[in-house]
Amino acid sequence: MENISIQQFKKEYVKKFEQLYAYRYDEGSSREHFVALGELVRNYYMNNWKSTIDEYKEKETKQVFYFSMEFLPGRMLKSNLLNLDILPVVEEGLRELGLDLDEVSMGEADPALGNGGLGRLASCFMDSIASTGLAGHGNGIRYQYGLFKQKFIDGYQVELPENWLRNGNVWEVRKENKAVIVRFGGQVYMDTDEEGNLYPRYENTKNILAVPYDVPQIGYHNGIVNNLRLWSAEIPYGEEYLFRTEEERDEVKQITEVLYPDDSNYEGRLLRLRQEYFFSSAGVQSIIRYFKTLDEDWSLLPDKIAIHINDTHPALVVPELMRILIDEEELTWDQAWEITKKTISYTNHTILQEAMERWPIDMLEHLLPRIYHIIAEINRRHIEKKIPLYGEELTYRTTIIEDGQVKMANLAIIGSHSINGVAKLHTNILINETLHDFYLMYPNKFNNKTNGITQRRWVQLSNPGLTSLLDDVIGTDWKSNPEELILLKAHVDNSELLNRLEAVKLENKKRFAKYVKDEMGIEIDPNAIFDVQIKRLHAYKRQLLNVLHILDRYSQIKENPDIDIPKRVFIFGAKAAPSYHYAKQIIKLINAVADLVNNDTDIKDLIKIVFVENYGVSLAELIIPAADISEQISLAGKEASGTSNMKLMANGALTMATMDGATIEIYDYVGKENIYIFGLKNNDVKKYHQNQSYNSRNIYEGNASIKRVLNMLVDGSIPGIYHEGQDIFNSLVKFNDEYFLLKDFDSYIQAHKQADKDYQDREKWNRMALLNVANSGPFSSDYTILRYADEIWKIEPQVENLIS
Ligand code: DL6
Repeated sequence: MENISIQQFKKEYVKKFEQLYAYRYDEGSSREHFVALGELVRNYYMNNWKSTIDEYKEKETKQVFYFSMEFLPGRMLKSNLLNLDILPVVEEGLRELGLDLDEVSMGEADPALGNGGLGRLASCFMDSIASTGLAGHGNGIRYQYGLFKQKFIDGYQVELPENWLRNGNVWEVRKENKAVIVRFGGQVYMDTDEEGNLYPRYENTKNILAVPYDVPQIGYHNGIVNNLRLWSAEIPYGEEYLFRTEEERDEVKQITEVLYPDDSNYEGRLLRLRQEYFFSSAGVQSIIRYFKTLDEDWSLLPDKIAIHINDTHPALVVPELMRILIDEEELTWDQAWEITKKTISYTNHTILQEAMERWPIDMLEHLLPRIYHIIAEINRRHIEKKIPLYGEELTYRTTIIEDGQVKMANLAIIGSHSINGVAKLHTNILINETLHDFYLMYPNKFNNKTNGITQRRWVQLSNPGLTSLLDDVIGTDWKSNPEELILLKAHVDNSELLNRLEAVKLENKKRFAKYVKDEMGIEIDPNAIFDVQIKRLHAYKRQLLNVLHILDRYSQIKENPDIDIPKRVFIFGAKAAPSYHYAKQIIKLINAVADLVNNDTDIKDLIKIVFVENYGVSLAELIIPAADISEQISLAGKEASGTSNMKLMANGALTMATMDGATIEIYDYVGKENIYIFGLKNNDVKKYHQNQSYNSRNIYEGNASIKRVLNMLVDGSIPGIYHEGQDIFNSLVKFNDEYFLLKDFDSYIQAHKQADKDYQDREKWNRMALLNVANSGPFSSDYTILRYADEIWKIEPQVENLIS
């Protein structure tokens, strides 16, 4: 946008505020200031938004549509100001008006429209797509309620509704004229028209109106403004009489009411399937409507449009695109199939069997009869075509429909031209194990795209101290080309710089310590090691191993009160799925251990535990810059990639890790001296599985430290836990410790001892921290996205690219 002076901004701001609220701006609340500022900022990007979209259309630029059930954008105000290049002007202008941008920013709700890594990745990608000048848009759901708000009551997780839209959303634009109808249920019959062509005749369907709300995705200093289109479900105008009962009206509302409804029961699962089809169908319909305005031959669809599906949640785009092309546009099956495959690509984000989506046939058939017909036909043709080439056994192992269920990953692979994993190890596991049968059939479809993060949010916005240090030492080019961070390496022996890096970290730790004191009433020492594990709570991520380490440390201090170790603050942030009982037990355990340790005066503050409530993007922005240690301790082979590992490294935390996910690639960049690696490797785990030779009870019986720690779970040492202690003990000893915690325990403890030692050598630690920052550039999502663009989507930046 054009330069704006501080004076001009102030004038416009005051005018905007007073127009909106009809009283003096200095009487406003943070919320009101946020709305006024948001409204003003809209004026600054609206023209570019329109011209970006117009230009794509005029030039018939190929565009990618990123379909994701989840987006976790975080608060958008500062990110929009940064990308529009007006952050300093606005910050100063507000200051002169007696306002503080950080406070104003708190007036914005943090939209928790995702669960964790997958949703945050989608938002980093949106930022990177616009910032690298690519023509690409998001497609998702405008959930009325985001992921639940987590509260701890008596140490237990309690889920409260997250009504993030309570005060509206200044960034979104409701586009009623772009609404489409999505059809559910009813019956479908194949009829013949006058010319003898088959066509589907629908009866008794429930038609739902999908209304888009568009949210701008502003590129970094490049004038591009793309679209994130979020769909909301409504009763179609004029058809209210078809939704006469409360129940029928509720059914419509529910479709976009809440993120990931509890799918532990049939009703929850049915609703989830409705959501998946709802946004897939609405998105595809709007893409097709756009394509038709170009008046091109259908065979050119894949030259103008790429559809990417973020995990299998949007996999119904495959049969939906087929349905539209065949039923509505009257293409032949073969024509439609070629177009569909060439248009769609898919990212796999997990190898955990329980996370691989499957839908019961009767559910699909009942909810989406025509879509089910098409899936069945895709499968029939797949089997028929592949048996002669690969034999029955292999072919049937790739079937989409089996044992009364529809396997969404199989549908996504068969119906797309590219499937990628999200880190090298993950892709190798897909190729060699999980999806090996598909790899034999379609070797060229498989590729790796290691995840990335945007340094704009995760360094520039969340760590201004580090940002100015970097600007001073290596110049500002790293902001548009993060690989330039490597220039920092040349300064690794500059003690003055290392001290400054330490001072920046200390300031960030003080900032977080203040939050902890204000919000939780816990006093923590900013000079302690801040040891951070922030991610969804899941058994494979092994937060429990972290707890076992804390209990071991606690016992050692109790035994030897004069022990010479640095203070540690263990920081957790994690939500557990509402129906995931074991994960919730671990939450209770962490809180109980925190109560025990934090209040034990014998410990003399050598250990403090902080489990923040309601972890999300905004808290991550506060915690990550303050971290000294990044816990990435999943069982090797289980974490597809991880992205907190990258954010923490970029902020100078040292990684404590197993060789898993993208952490292996972090290891490759920083070198073994600058990371703490412990535990089994993927191949070791595989061997244990093959030989069935793991016996956790033997370890428990034979290792005194482990025995002592595990006994604490059941002998009353930890007040406040009841059956949780016994259940967790049983999972580790009686049920053979599925995630090999006991096997990895010793090496984990050793790695932490080494970290204690290194931390006391401040120069050494700071050097390691600096090398982590210096090597974090390749993990920019800008590069990741450019690889997607080049190798999968076949699209090119539309502006002269700042990012090389
Ligand atoms: O790719 C983003 C993120 C990875 O960093 C995590 O390692 C992985 O666990 C997560 N996967 C999911 C899968 N959910 N489903 N389905 O969230 O993706």
